[in-house]
Amino acid sequence: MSNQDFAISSYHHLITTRPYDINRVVISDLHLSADEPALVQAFLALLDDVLVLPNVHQLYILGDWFDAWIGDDAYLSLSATEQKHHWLTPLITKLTELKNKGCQSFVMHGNRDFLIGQDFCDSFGGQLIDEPYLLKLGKMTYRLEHGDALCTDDKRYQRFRKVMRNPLVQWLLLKQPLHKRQALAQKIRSQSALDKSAKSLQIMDVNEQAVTCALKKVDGLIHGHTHRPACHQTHLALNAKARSQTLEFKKRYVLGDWRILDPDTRCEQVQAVIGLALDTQTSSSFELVTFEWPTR
Ligand code: LP5
Ligand code: MN
Repeated sequence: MSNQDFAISSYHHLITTRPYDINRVVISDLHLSADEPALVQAFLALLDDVLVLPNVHQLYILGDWFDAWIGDDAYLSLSATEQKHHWLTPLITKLTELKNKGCQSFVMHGNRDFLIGQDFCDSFGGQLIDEPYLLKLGKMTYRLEHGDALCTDDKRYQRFRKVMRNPLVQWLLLKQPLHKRQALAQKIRSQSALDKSAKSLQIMDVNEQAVTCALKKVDGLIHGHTHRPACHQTHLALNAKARSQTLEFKKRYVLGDWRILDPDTRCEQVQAVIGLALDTQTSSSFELVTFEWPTR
């Protein structure tokens, strides 16, 4: 179906050579938590960059921003003093700065943080968006989604997803006290890790037909979730019934997860493949680039 065409440059190279061209930043799968401060610092460093880039006006987070989200109230119900010392507060402060500077943040659910609500996003002026989300870049329309819904061969996960995305189930979950939700999240995590160790890599990747279907009415697809960053060229048969098939080529960009390289070293290095939309006076483009923190 697709061949990999994966030439990515460095994010810092682009911000030093073409800072005026970058207008949107798209990221996914940061898996932030209190347990991984290096990932949190790397995210704050990216926001610092975005703050000084003159023309970035949109930041998209395509799911799994957090490692696990058990409800907005886990943060919003804290006292002012508790919030002051909470690891999420610097993120909220920086995203609010971004908003005040004219950069809007958009947040999409992932399979780990599907309980994020607009209430939490309001704390930094962000907007919760549903998937699929259509983004227009120049003349092209891109479909943005987390990517888990494309993994249709993973039947056990899809059944689990259906249950967890049911509004009634979510309402019931959110009615539970926080300590119960915390324990349940831990149970799901452990069960998922166990299940994943028995699943093949192919089952946990996107399904070809699901991708073809997702690409039908758009020019390109941008997603995360699989942790296999790449730019794929997908060939779509335009009229399968006609004798001479016309092939159409569409791109599928897979964003990367945020990784700590060599976690045993004292100075942890974080790396992620992120997306940038660039605009010049004559053209618009979307590129995958490697973001690294600290900068080497
Ligand atoms: O995230 P990743 O890439 O590691 O794995 C996913 C699928 N796994 C999941 C689970 C998450 O990783 C962990 C969720 C953390 C907590 C979320 C908030 C909880 C809210 C509830 C509390 C208020 O999504 C994994 C896929 C993989 O992607 C690749 O696509 O394979 O799917 C699984 O492994 C799912 C299992 O196959 C089925 C899990 C059943 C768990 C049953 C737990 C029992 C309690 C349930 C009661 C409702
Ligand atoms: Mn995911």
